[in-house]
Amino acid sequence: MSDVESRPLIAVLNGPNLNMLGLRQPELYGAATLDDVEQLCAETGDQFGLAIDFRQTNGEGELVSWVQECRGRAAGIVINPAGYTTTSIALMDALLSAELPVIEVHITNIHRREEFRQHSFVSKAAVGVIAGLGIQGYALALTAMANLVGVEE
Ligand code: DHK
Repeated sequence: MSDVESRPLIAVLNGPNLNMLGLRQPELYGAATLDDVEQLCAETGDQFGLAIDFRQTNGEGELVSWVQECRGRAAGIVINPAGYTTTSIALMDALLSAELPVIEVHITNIHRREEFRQHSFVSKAAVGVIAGLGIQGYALALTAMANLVGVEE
């Protein structure tokens, strides 16, 4: 495995209300907290020799700024855009401008839920989408990302 300095950096970005994981509708989103998700991403990053920059914000502008910062700095982006999935053209534009592999993650299966959750602007900028597999979706996204950026377990 490569040392931390030489590891490809993957930004794992989380949108609004994901800070409430564990408390928020646990029957839908599960009992795990955002700290648990961060821990899972760190472990998966270690497994594949990826450096992980894990963040959450409730602000659309902040999320857009973080995506802009990824250009030239990160090797890829894993994003759960949460409520901005279906509303934010600004976020889609930022992801398209980043010119990086993007994987979109949803904890729940948005296609089994309300119709308004089912159209994703973010998918226009994503290589792939993982939905409905709980927080394990983040680990699966990082596994796929390792393959996309060319590192091996
Ligand atoms: C999280 C949210 O906050 C919702 O707005 C999305 C997504 C679904 C999730 O499943 O992770 O509709």
